[in-house]
Amino acid sequence: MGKSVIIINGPNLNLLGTREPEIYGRTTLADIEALARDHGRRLGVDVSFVQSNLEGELVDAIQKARGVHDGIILNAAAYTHTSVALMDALKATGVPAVEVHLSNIFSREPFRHHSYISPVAIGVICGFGAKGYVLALDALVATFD
Ligand code: CA2
Repeated sequence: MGKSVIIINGPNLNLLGTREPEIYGRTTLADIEALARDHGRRLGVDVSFVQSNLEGELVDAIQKARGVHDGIILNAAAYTHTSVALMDALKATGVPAVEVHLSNIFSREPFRHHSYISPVAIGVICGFGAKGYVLALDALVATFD
C-alpha cells in the first residue's frame, strides 16, 4: 500500500501571504498545500493537510494520525514554544514527525529558540520558507522502508 503523510499547521498560519510578508513571505497556505500535494505525487506519497488555531484540535489531529499516516510534518507555529500537550501527543502517537518552520527561529527572538517539538521529532527544517515543507517531505520519505 502507498505511504501517507499528514501536514499539520498551527495557529495564525491561515494568515500566510496576507500579513507580515517580510517575515513569512507572500505564499499562502493554499499555495503551500498545492506545492506539497504536487511533490507528494512526484514521490508517490499521499499528502493530507490540516490547519487549526486550536491547540486541542492539533492534539486530536496528531492522535488520529496513528495507524492512518506513516509520517507527520508539523509546523506548530507559536505552540512550538509553549505546548507540552503537543509534545506529549507526538510522543504518544509514535508516528515519525518532521518539525518545520518557515522562518529561522534561531535568528529571531530568544523565546523562539526553544521548541517542545524538537525533542520528539526525527528532525527539524527551518528558515527555508514554503520550500521547507517540500524539503520535509523529502526528508520524511527518505526514512521510509
Ligand atoms: O516560522 C514559522 O513557521 C513559525 O512556526 C511561525 C509562527 C511563529 O510563532 C514561530 O515562532 C515560527 C507564527 C505563525 C504566524 O503566521 C503568520 C502569518 C502571516 C501573518 C501573521 C502571522
